[in-house]
Parts: sequence; structure tokens; C-alpha cells
Amino acid sequence: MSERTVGVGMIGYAFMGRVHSQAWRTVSAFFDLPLTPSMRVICGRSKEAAGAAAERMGWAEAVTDWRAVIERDDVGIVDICTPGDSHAEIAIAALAAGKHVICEKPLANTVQEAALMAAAAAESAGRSMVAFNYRRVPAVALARRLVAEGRLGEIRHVRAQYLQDWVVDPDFPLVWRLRKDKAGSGALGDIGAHIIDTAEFVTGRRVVGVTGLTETFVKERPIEGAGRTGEKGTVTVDDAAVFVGRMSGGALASFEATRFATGRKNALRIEVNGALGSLYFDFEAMNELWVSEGGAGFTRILVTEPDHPYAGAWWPPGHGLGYEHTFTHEIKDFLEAIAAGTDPSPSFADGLRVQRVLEAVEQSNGTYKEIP
Ligand code: 4PW
Repeated sequence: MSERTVGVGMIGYAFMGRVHSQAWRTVSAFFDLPLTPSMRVICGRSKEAAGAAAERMGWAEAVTDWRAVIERDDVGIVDICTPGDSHAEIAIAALAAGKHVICEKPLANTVQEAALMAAAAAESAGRSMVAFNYRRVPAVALARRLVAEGRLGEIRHVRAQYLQDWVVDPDFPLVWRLRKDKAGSGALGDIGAHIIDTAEFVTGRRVVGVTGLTETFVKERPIEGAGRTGEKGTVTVDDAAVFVGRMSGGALASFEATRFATGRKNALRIEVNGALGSLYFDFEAMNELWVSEGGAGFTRILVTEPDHPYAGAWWPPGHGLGYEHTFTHEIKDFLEAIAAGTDPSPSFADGLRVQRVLEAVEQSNGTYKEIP
């Protein structure tokens, strides 16, 4: 391998494994990078499935033990795309071995695990990144730029929502994302974590306090693979979470994360209101950013111009990007940070802060006042 090449080992090959693979495969073709990733090895529990994933997604080899990935000298980066219950163990071992680690969100299932991961990252020669990919939507990165330039003035409101509907059907099975032992929490950690990060990223401010409510609307679901027996199991996570909070600098923020917004598929939305103007973004129209300035209503910016974040590396203006590009941008930024010897953003320390917000929402649950 040349000095500019870095070997990558990926753990997991499902949804996130597929989209990360796409990013590793294409990033060097579109961005001029200081490091070239080489897709050395993918790891999954089933030999057959891991082998098939390797072949389909472009990995040189497949293994079934994640420790074998970490032990390899030709792997410099470990990419963790497994459910949350294994993040801490894998990441801490990889960091101890001096590997750079990118880990899917939320960083862990508990604050305690996330704190151990952040500590391991602080002690390691390896760099760490938590995969909040929506920061890398060009329109979201442009929104941050506008706020940082002061175009909105003092920020007063942040209104963030992440709306999905994939579990509305009560017969939808009890998949791992609906189990606390695997996922830590439900909509709160899975998609609420994204809007916490997006709100902090766009405004450059931190969530400094929260209170919220969570709800599980469908409490029992068919067990996966139970077939016609109709056997059901208990849903142990939230279906939806709503919470409010304060951001540093004084803005009031509201957050809503739900898998029960019928008709909404992947509507990550954020609106920011400042003293001088506002902006609005909805991932379901991800190439657009809506901006209000000078007291006027909102106008649309089509975020596909060469001077817009990331956009110049791709297609001519107006030829929009998709979900997968956000991961390509994430990998690009990760590789650049590794080469520069700087901490990628968001790092494990940032992931830990998000985890603290999630925990605070869960702990505040039920402290609201019942109306007599
Ligand atoms: O990270 C998120 C997921 O866990 C995703 O971007 C969308 O919501 C798709 O699946 C979940």
C-alpha cells in the first residue's frame, strides 16, 4: 500500500453498512483527498451474508469476528455500523489499538458507555467521529454558514423535527430498533439524536437544558420470524419523543422525533428564527434551503451551486444530490481530519454531549404537570 492509502475495516453490513460502503467506494472519485481509502475487510456474524456483502459492496475480504478486523495491520480505520449495544466494546478496542474510528449514531446506548468511548478517544492516537450525516447535507452546511455570518442576527427560536412513519402499522415486527437492549432508546436516540446535532451544528450553539415526554403507542408487536403463530413481544423503546430546551445564547428550542407521523417518510426539518431573519430546511426536499431576510417572507435557495458546501464536487447546478452523498461528505471530512491530525467533527466528545441530552429527556419524562 502506498503511504497515501489507508485500509478500512467495516463492522456491519445492513442499511448503514450499505450506505457507508457506497461512500468509501466513491469518495476518492469525486474529492481530491490527502488519503485514499482501501476497502480491506467487512465483518458480519454470518459468513455467507458477510461474503455476499463483500462481493456486492466492494470489500476485499469478509470475516465473522470483529476482533480480527482490529488486529489487522493493514486496517487503519474501523467503521462501526452495528446496533448501539456493540458500539462501546468495538470502538474502545479499536481506539486502544490506535485505529481511527467512525461510529454510527447515537454514539452508544447509555451516557456511561458514551463517556468511556470519549475517554478512550481522548487517550488514543486514533481519531474518532460520530456519524451525524445530516450535517453534511449541502443545504444544512449552508444554513450553518449563514448563521455564522450573522445573517439571522441573534437567534431566538430553533424548531427541529424528525418525522417518520415506518412503524405506524401495529403488525410491523419487533425489529432491533424497537428493543432497548439493542438500540438503547427508540425514536429519541435514533432520530432525536440527529436533530439535537443538527440544531447545534446549524446554530453553533449548545443545548444547555431540556425537558420532555416520550410515548410508546404500540406496546406489543409480532416477534420477527414468528410467522403464523402470531406471537408478540413487548416494545421496550419509545415510538415518539417531544422535548423543549434552551440553547446557549438564550434561544428557546423545541424538538419532535417520531415514527408515527403518518405520511412523513424522512422529514428532518429545522427552522431557525433570528432577530434579522430566518431559515428553514426539510430533508424531504434536501437540495433546498428557505431563507427570510429583511422582513420579507421565505425565498428558496437551490443549494447546488459550485460555491455551496460540497456541491462543487458533483454535478452542474440544478442536478441535486441524495441521501447517500451525505455519507460521502462525512467520509471526506473524516479522511481530511485524519490527514491533518485534527479532531474530526463531530467527535466522540460531541456524541457524548448528545447522549447527555437524550438521557436528560428520558429522565425528565413524567415531570410535567397534570391539569386537574
Ligand atoms: O440515522 C437514521 C436511522 O437510524 C437515518 O438517517 C434514518 O432514520 C433512516 O433510518 C433511521
